[in-house]
Amino acid sequence: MKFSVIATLSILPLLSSAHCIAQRVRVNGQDNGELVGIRSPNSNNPIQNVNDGNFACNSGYRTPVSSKVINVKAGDRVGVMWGHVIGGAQFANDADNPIAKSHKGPTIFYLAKVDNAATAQPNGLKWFKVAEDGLDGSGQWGVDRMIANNGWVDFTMPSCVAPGQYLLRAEIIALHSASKQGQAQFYMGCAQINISSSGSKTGNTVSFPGAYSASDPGILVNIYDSKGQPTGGGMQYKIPGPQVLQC
Ligand SMILES: [Cu+2]
Repeated sequence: MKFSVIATLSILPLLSSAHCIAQRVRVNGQDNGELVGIRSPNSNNPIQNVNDGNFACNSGYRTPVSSKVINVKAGDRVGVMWGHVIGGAQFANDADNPIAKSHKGPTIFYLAKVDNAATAQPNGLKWFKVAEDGLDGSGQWGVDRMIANNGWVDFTMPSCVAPGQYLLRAEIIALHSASKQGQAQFYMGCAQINISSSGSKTGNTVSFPGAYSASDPGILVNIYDSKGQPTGGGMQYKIPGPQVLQC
């Protein structure tokens, strides 16, 4: 009895603190630096309500919010870095940096056109998806690849995207408890970018909140196989939201 109480107590802090924060932006491998050109929340807690009013770009920003707007060319590799806390590791050998290994799920990027990326309000914008990485045939998730890349998730900015200023919404969905409705964990942060391009597309747009439902098959989902491993058990995992922009 004593043992089980101690075991429970020792697990609780891990469960409550194993989250993550989007906090750096790089273009073609060039890191802009900590909290530069990105709106990052102070707290690493997830949002679990898909209708949360701050579902687009999170809330409780670390201030002052950067005024930098990062230049990106269509075709560039754009990356956002995730970490357990602002700065990455919370302490030496932090096993939950960039995120707890239990937190399997997809990594996703959206864009929303704005007049001024440094000052744009995130609510009421029209978002289109530009990249996503879910579950592959070997049972590895986008989050596994993010961890293997030391917190970085990179994608290629589509060649056909229209030029101009955008908020870039980086998202991770942690599905370790998602077999119960309302228990998927959503993490997001928004980078401020200016795209130069000869393209003209802005894709099929959705709203945040609004694009996701708590019962979407990619949100209310059991990711464990018959051995209790978070490999998906051979399922076709359906990433939430619209199709990725096709050029
Ligand atoms: Cu967590």
